[in-house]
Amino acid sequence: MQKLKYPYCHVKTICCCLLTVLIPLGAKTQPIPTVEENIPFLVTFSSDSEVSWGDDDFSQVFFFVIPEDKKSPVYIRVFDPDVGGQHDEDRTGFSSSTKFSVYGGRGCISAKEATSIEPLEGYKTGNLLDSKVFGEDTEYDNRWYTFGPFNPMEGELMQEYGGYILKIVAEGLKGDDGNLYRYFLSTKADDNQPVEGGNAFTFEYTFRLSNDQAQISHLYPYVNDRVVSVKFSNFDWDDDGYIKVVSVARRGDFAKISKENEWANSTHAISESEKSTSLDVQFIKKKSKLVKNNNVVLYITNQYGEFLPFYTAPIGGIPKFKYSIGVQKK
Ligand SMILES: [Ca+2]
Ligand SMILES: [Ca+2]
Ligand SMILES: [Ca+2]
Repeated sequence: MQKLKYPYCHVKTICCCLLTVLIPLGAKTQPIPTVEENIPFLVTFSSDSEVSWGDDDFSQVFFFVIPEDKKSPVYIRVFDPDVGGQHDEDRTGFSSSTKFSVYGGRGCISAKEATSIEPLEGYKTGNLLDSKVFGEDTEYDNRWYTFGPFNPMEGELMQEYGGYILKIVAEGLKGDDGNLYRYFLSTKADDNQPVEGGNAFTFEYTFRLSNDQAQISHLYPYVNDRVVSVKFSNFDWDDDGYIKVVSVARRGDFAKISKENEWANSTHAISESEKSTSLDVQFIKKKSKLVKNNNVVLYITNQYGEFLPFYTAPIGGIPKFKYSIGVQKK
């Protein structure tokens, strides 16, 4: 299918709930992707790559949430920011570079371009706080690079999202290889120390699945109280098993899955009991044949075409199917 053209989302309407009160007390930002997501790596390909390798737009945006009462500096750490050596996807010999840029300030998320899933002109809104380009760089292969320190107040204060927001954009520059990497929002420059009450989210997730077919990866989109239906759009799933949706009211529905180099989408009704909860989207690999190094893209829209945020620490916790709710599902 075609992606929506100029599909801006409206921040204030997407997150009209006060997420601050919904983030579980004591929640910590963990590695991004988190342990609960069980996703080995984020992935961003360089600009000469084929989209059939699993990245539709060679760009990935993540937002970090820092609670309003946090006054001390934070650091954004990137694991394996280089494109070479371990972890990365070598196509024709490593020849690629990736630019990581950190933004804060007004418009960092509130500008309509900022929350588009397309890297449209102007999506890198806000104040550029720092950036660095990495190529085949042995210094940071299988190691951490640290951006910061950042004063939380350098972010954009958005109470709808639970505090100050910093944005990081990973952008594939020249080359045709895949950069695999992870993030950590830390209180320390040289160590991963979680920010109490912190979180992170994105509107389009591009990631690598495990090569261990027993591993199930998860994403946790947040469904606010205005959502009556959701449309799942996945790209280049390579017909690899199932994408299953679990919620408080849903034992497991199956989303339509894509094959090689194609989008697939399916629409699912949201019941009253699922409003203001997270869904658990499970990526269950095929057991009969290994689809190796599978990169995949997922985004979700509501009935207005607005994008749902995927929080790395799910809002309200990981949903568990409750039989008593499921049988009453409207
Ligand atoms: Ca590497
Ligand atoms: Ca890398
Ligand atoms: Ca794929």
